[in-house]
Formats: sequence, structure tokens, C-alpha cells
Amino acid sequence: MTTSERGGTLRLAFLALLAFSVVTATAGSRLLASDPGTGDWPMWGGTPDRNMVSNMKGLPTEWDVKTKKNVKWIAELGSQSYGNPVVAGGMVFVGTNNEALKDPKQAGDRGVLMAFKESTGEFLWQQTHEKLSSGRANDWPYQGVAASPLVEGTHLYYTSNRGVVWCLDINGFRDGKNDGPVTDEKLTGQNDADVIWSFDMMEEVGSYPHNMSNSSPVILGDLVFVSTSNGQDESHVHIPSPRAPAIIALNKNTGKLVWEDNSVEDRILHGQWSTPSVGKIGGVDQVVSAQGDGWVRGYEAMTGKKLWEFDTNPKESVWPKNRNEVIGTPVIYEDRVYIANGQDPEHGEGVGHLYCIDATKRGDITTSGRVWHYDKIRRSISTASIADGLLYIPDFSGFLHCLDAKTGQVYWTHDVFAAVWGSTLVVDGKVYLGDEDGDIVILQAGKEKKVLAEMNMGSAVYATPVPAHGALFVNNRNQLFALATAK
Ligand SMILES: [Ca+2]
Ligand SMILES: [Ca+2]
Repeated sequence: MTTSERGGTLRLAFLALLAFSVVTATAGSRLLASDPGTGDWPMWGGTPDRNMVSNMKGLPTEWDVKTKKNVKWIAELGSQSYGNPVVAGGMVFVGTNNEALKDPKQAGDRGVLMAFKESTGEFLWQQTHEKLSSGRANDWPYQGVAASPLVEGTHLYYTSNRGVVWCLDINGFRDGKNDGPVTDEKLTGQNDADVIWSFDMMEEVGSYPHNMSNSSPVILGDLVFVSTSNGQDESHVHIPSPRAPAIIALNKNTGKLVWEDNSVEDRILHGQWSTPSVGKIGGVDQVVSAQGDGWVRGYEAMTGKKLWEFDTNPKESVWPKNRNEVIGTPVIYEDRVYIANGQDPEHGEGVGHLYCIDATKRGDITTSGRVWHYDKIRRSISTASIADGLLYIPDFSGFLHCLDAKTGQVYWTHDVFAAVWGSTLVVDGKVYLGDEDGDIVILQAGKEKKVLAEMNMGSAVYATPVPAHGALFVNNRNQLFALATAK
């Protein structure tokens, strides 16, 4: 952001907006990898490969938030909600701010993670975080918790507005047990969070998050991976922590640092708000991370050994005119990595680039690993969905692109006439996408463009709709909706 920007309505937080559990196709149906397989949607992207597709059937294709047609429940969130919901263990978890005050003892501007009952929308518990005293440089007012959490078993992982990675018990204190190693929580009521461990990235690895921390965790084996959001200070010239890592791996059971990497060094263009992905690529478990210099890097997941790196910007491009950062999440699909670049929404519209990268290559693979390059996309902060050989990805200018995933050939584009911060969900032969005007459009998946429906949610939809157990969960700025076809 530039110093000329003022006001608290800053909408920086795309970010959250913000597996390789390859599911075996059942006889007669086509393979749709990346389905979480349990009916839950336990992390950003559903699976560690972050490919937002699902095998679920029977999701609603029409609803009305005014008449409540096909609206199962609505839960009130804070005034700005950039976290995307995840669904696991019979609960829905989402990041927001503290303007829907649940506990007078925890008043004021805070980041908040809330848990709701999946079946009814009943508020269960929350964890709140005061804003950093350093203010907007590291923790922009009213932006709340912008990361999507990840749930594995009874443990929930997320990054707070203070740049702290948290591991909580999804059952809180409702299970009658204070789970450790952390057992000295000050608040231990039914609506409070039961902490297992935490890791302060500013304190422990010296990260200096630019405006906000937003990384959504991803897990492989015993490791949980997050990006640090380390970036420039408010001068937009100086990088206070050039030696802090861009990505870290923590032991998921203890919260201890296992490895870190700082290939970016002092070349951060702005901030680092992309979230890492995990998948088996060419037989190797990799973590893929898009970083603040506009490069994407692949690491051997268990060791942190850097395997490859790819520059998403043309060499002659100049920041911020036409050189971009990367805010969307890399998607891993059949040994390839799909990623688009863009800029902070505050920077407005501009040219973007979308790539298919052969991540089995090693070293600087900017040329050798470039399977295809699509330059008809505008700046994008969105993450691709790939299903049945087709790739769907929106851009910040409001165009949804449908391409052949193997060749990059474009089949169609669709203009939603509003900025898009969120990403597509492909489910049951349909593509769902929300926009800043608050509309969710549903298109037919496939090489022919066909708009099936469009519904307005009442305020901007920065999030991505997610499916769980036959319902669709999506939040606008201040409400969380469970949508399901009335029986
Ligand atoms: Ca507990
Ligand atoms: Ca505890």
C-alpha cells in the first residue's frame, strides 16, 4: 500500500482468500482428485494440493438470503471477514474481527477465530487476539483473523493477526479437559479456546509481516507449513527483517521449528501473502510456496531442501507497474503447479500472468519448467480449480477464465462486472464464484460457457464457497451462511 492511502476500510485481506489425498474414482464416475473424501472441508482448498474441487452431489443451485429459501442458517460475524470457512468435526470455523462482540471481557478491535455448530450455526467458542501495538504496519485495523484454519483430527491450526501460529483443541473446554502442553489459559469457559501450543513468528524467526499475517497452514506427516508474511515496512522501501524466512515448517505436535527458508532475502516487492501447498510431484513430497519476490519455490517437504524456483514475472517488468507479487495459492495437479500473479487490491487492476509449471524439474526452471503461459489474465489474487482437464481461475478485474489445463488454450471467459477476491469451487459439474458486489454466480463446468444462476448475498463476498455434507458454506463481509436444498 502507498502512504497516501488512508482510512480503516482497507481491504487487504484477500489473502486468506485465502492433499494429494487422491481419491480413487468409483466405477463409472470420472476421477476427481482433490476431494477431501470425508464430507468435511478441513482446510483452505479442501486438500493440501489446494485444488478446489469436490465430488459432492446435491448442493444447492438456488437460494434467497432475504426469503431464506434454501438457507439453513445464518451466523453473525464481525464487520470484516476475510477468513474462509472450513468445516470439520461437526463444526464450522472462520476468521473475522471483533465487531460481533461475544464476550465483553474481550472488547475492542481484535482478530477473532470463531467456531460454530455445523448443523445449527450455534456459536460455540472463540479465540481473540488484541491488535499489535505496532499498528497498521504489521496488523491493519479491523482486518481480523484472515487465515483459513486447518483441522486434523481434534487439532486446529491457524495464523493470527499477530503473526502467531496456533494449535487449538477443536472441542475447547467443552470436553472437560485442558489439553496441553499449554494449560495456563486465562479464559477457560465454555466459549473460550483450549490452546495446545503457539509459535510467535515475529518473536521466534524475526518476521515483520507487512500489514497483516494471513497464511493458511498445510500439513504433511508431522510437519505444519506456513508462510511468514515477512515484508516491507510502511515506507515501502525498507525491509526491516531481510534475514527472516519466507516459509517455516513446525512440528505439528509440539510447535517446534523444524526448518525455514529465506531465498527471497531483501528482494521482497511488498508483502508475502500467498499460502503454501503440498503434494507429491514426480514422486517427491513437495511444499510449494509463492514468495515476495514474485517467484514460486518448491521444497522437499520433510527437509526444506529447495528443489526448484520459477519467476512469474517477465524479466523486463517493473514493480509496481507491471511486475507483480503472488497472492493466490499454488495448485498442485498431476505433477504440475498452477499459479497466477497479481497485486494487493489497493493497487487496483493491471496485467497478470498465469502459468503451468512442470515441478519435476530442478534449479531455476523459469524456462525449462514453463509448460505454458497465459497472458490474457489480469492481476489475480485467486486460486485455480482444475477438474476434468479444465482449469478455472478468476482475476481481480472480474473475468473468470476457463482453459485447457494441459495446453493453456482458452475456452471461454465470463465477466462478473465486479472485483473478485475469492476463488472458484468446482462441484457436481458446476463452478461457483463470489464477487465484491456480493453476487455468487454458478456456471456449468465444461468447454461451453453457460450461466446457470446468480444470487446476491447482501454484502461483498471475498470468500470462496465450500461444500460439506451436502451444504454450501460461504461468508460475506459480516455473515456466515449455510445453504442447503430444503428437504
Ligand atoms: Ca479440551
Ligand atoms: Ca490447553
